[in-house]
Amino acid sequence: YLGFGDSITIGAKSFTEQYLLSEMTYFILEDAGYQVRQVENLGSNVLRSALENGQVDVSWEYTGTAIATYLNMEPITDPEEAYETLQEVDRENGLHWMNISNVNNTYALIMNRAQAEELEIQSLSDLAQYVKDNPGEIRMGTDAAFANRADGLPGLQETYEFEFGNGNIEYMDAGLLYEALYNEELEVAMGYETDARIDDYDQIILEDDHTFFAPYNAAVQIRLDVFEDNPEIEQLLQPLADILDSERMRALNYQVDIERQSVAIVAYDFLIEEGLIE
Ligand code: PBE
Repeated sequence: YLGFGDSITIGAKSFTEQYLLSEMTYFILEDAGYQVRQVENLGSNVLRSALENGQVDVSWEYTGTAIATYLNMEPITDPEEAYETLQEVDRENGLHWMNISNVNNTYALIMNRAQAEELEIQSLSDLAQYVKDNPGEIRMGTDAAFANRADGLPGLQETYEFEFGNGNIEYMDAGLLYEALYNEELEVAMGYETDARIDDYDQIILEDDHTFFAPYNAAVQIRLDVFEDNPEIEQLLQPLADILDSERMRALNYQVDIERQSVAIVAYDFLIEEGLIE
């Protein structure tokens, strides 16, 4: 019945949470009779272009990312308003936003707890002051995206009125930052708030006391033409969106990144346990 035979391509970026969201979406749509394909390891901008030009039909995207980097808009601090704005603005780009979840995977700056205590750094303001007072001492780890995005390092340094200095910035893949910090190759790193490794390595998130970081709720983007032909996809994915929040997402990320279980098994078991597939 439901859309049987219709083929849907799900796109994902290159980190665990994205693989999990894509995999869960795959199982739900497959269970409903769709033919589904997954395309993974796309950078944010590549994924967005693939959606716009039809190589990808569906993906989980973060509200703050779309607002800051695809639409070049000023950040919107209210999560619901951010979502509604996207629903309106992205129609013109042929995209429909649906299934907003309480997964808020915002960026964060993280430190090892022991060192943060030793240096008495709890907030981003404390960090800014420390860097100003001790030039050259703090090594900051980031991926290329965060280093360049307006909602990343440039905006953060502007808001908190300091600079790490080019010689003190170390570039690496986002997934490697937590361990590099743990191994004391860095003093500060970019992190994703729902990443389970922050707790596991006893790292802390520095308080964003000037509220620089916007909400990054995970929601589904679907091509408008695909949605109009298959409107039931919104209802099919709604129970998943309803059940997911940051804590649950972190627990799922934990099973993959810390317990080293496979994405497919973690996704499948979760959907079965929650009664979202049969
Ligand atoms: N984020 C934080 C980034 C990566 C993690 C969700 C805002 C993004 O994918 O846009």
